[in-house]
Amino acid sequence: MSEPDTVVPFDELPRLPGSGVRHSWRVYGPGDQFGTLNRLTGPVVAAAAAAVRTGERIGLSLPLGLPDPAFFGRQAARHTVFPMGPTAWDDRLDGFYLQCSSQWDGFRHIRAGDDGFYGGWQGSPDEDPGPLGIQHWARRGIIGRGVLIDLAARGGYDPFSHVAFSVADLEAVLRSQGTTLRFGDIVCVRTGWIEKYLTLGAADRRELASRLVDPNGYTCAGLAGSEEISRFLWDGGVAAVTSDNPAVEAVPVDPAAGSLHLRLIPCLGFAIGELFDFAALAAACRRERRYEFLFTSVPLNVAGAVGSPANAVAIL
Ligand code: UVW
Repeated sequence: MSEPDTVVPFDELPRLPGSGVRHSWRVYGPGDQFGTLNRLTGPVVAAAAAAVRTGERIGLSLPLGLPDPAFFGRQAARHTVFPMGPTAWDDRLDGFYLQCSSQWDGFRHIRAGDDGFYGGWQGSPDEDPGPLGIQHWARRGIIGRGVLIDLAARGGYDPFSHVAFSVADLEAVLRSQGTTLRFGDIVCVRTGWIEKYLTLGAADRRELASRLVDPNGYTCAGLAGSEEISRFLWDGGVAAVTSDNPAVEAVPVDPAAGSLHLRLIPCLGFAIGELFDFAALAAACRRERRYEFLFTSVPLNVAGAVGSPANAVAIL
């Protein structure tokens, strides 16, 4: 359940002049760098710590070399280990695309056309590293109560097909899990996409990556791009949305519903995470019969970065 006193209702948010999509640019004040991550207040994070009961820790990030080949024309980083004097070793990554694996999309990833990036910033990401870079998120980390919404456990669909999950779908799964969302939650949506990907052989992975150069060149189950979904996430007090698929939303984008990337990143200021690995987490949640945990992630402190590896761990 959200804390209505701290959420401007979605239906009272103004619409951007260009896209007509509702935006939150006046909610957190001029120059805001955090968007819905502002919902991770001290009391919210302190309360989230109560979700830790057994201390079991589960990494939510894929190995950095997966997917292989990387999607959207990104390249795999090359890792070199080399001696550093007679008794020490060092290593480096070359050609490292920050969004090549489990990752966050920062506020510099998507702009709302002429309306600009989140908050209306009109600068150029390659010229000024200050505004909206991922370094701001790195200062605090992304830490709060995580809630798994295990759509894959309910099943009945192919995660590689275009299935657009509605609010009713999310609510049905939350109900069946006995989970109630609360203000400041970090939502983890398991569609089963990455688990199916990991069963593919090398040739099928190459074929998929050849289509995943185009953001709409493949089919994928995910959240609907609708205003209804963004209203649910905003009014529900959600602080961040992560998923195990390439784009959080169903692909290809349905023009009638709209783009969830547009609605969430530049317009509402949501942090969204993609290609997370929730398989082990889902097994632990089933075993423990609870779908809440402490979600921890610290993006890389890279000034001006557009995205970051997830570096995420769930603590049960
Ligand atoms: C692209 O970068 C094209 O998409 P995503 O935000 O899904 O990584």
